[in-house]
Amino acid sequence: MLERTFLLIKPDGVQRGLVGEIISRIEKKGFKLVAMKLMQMQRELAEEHYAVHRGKDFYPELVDFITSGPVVAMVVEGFEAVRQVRSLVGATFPADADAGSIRGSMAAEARFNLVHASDAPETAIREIATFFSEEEIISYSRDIDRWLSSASE
Ligand code: 3AN
Repeated sequence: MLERTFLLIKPDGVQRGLVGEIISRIEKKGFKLVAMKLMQMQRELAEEHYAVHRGKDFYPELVDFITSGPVVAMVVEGFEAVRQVRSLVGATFPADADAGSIRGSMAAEARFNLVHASDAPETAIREIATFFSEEEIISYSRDIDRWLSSASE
């Protein structure tokens, strides 16, 4: 199923110069970028984004960290994009992450695990709407998308 997911390169990814590497993995897998921006998250947006973690011991640190420097937010489109991008990203704790994943190969600590990716289609819809307006999301087709849609007919 063709769907969209939200992916955020956190401040550690930007600071370590891994933006290109992370985007490259998404592109190489065949996913399509339909929105992207470099931005500085304000506290209010960070608190909204991490609302499910409010009250947990790591929450204040999480909000401080995500607002500590620029991040790159993007919307990624493709076949089962939510599940597949989570798999490219790897488990929350880098020690548990598959060694070939973004976290498994480039991160060593849960606090600095480089990226955030939506964990379910409903979360993706909410997170995309939190970070992007309709006008910022660009719909376009590529030849490969036409081949895939004709193959599934
Ligand atoms: P994921 O990003 O894999 O979906 P979540 O949503 O459970 O993981 O957690 C959001 C973020 O909170 C993680 N990416 C990580 O940076 C941080 N985090 C989660 N659990 C912990 C923890 N026990 N200690 C420190 N940071 C944590």
